[in-house]
Amino acid sequence: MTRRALIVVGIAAAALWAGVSVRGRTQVREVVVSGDGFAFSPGRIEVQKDDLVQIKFTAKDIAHSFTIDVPYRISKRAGAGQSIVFEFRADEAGRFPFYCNLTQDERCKQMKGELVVR
Ligand SMILES: [Cu+2]
Repeated sequence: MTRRALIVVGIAAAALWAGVSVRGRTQVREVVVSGDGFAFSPGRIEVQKDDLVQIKFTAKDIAHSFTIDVPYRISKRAGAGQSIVFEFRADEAGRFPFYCNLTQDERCKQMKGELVVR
């Protein structure tokens, strides 16, 4: 392997480790989130403004949703034991609550997290 190829591989490995990949000129921020025991883990997601955020959301015990209101207007439901993957552009800075909006179990109302876009 040439020295240049080694450097490229090294950079790719570092990007993977940080959960970041690059598609074209866009930085893709990969975030793994689970809903389990009526809580999100992690409860706080931090990204940079204009990142393309790719969320892999897994509902471990029962069905849960990953919902953010304005400005992002995202509501994605994962069935029990299922994972879903979706993307959005974090084009507005600020702090935005995310929550589960399913009504099958009252305790879903306790599920709250925060998206921080810097
Ligand atoms: Cu829920």
